[in-house]
Amino acid sequence: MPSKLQMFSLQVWDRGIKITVLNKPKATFLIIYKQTGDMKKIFILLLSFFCFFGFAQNRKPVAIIFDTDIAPDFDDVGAMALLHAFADRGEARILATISCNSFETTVPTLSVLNTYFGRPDIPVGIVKQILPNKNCSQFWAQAIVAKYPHALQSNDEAVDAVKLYRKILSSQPDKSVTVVSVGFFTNLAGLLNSTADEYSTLTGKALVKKKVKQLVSMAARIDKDGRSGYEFNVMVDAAASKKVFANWPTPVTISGFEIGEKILTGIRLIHNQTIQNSPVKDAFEIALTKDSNTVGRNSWDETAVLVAVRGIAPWFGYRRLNFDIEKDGKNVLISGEKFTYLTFKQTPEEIGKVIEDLMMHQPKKQ
Ligand SMILES: [Ca+2]
Repeated sequence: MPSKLQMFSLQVWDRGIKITVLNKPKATFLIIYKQTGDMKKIFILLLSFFCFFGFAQNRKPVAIIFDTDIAPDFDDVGAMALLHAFADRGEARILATISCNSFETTVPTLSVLNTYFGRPDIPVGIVKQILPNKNCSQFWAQAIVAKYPHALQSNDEAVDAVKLYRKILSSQPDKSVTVVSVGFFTNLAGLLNSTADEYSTLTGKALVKKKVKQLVSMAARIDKDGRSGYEFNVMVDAAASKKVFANWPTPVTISGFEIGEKILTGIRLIHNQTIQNSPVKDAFEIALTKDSNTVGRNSWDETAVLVAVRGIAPWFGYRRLNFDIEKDGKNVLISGEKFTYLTFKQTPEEIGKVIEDLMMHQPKKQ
């Protein structure tokens, strides 16, 4: 809700409307309307203006650190497109894009997408250890790295993920950062385990507790037994997942496997002829074609970005639950209500439309 009442002056003339925000003399808006005399259309224009203005006034952009394994699957590319679409709309601010996967294309891929969307200088970090290393077997990553410009040519040029987390978190206001994790938990476990350094005297866990508002993650799964499941992001580095699930000190929202599984996107994107020379479209086109997929890819990672920026409603509901992570990476329900776990409210098709519209966002003209 608005914190204070905003006063406007309105001038309506035959070709349009002039709106001035009274206590902000520079905030004058002109809505030009070509035809004369149609008060109904003028009213609709006015209404849309105030809806937009109200939205812009009341929502601060969500500050996001995005942690991804971007290579073994391409929903991460869709998630990056959403992230930049939200940034272009003033709904998000991208503080860093970080890879939890040491496979050789991950940093160049992040750099391709950040460059394509006009933000080549977003800090990029990567896990500085041999594992996890999950390749891009569909070769969409190698293809977009070969075709599109990117500031960072190799993983070596990106900084250590945990160092970057500590540097950025320490410079942000308290409880202001949303961490979106759509890959393995290696970096986040490393962050929790970290100790005082040149950026902060706090331990990693204390730094997270002080600076992070929430963690939103695509992770875990509840299978037919209703109490457990195996999910890739959790299984790849099970020890790290266990550490994060047991010790993360802020609210956590989880989009489980069975959510993104049902939301299919990508077909409208690859058939959209107005989108040319786009690494997002190329990645989906190459991968969907390789899979002979004509229905669309599951939108796991995109759901995490959507919820991180715009919230759970109106697309999803939730239940509260808690998980333990077993040695082999199985997530098992245990007592407690630590996590907010998404459930469907709208249909997967309705949510898919919102996501795919955002995936088709094109860079703002420079
Ligand atoms: Ca992913």
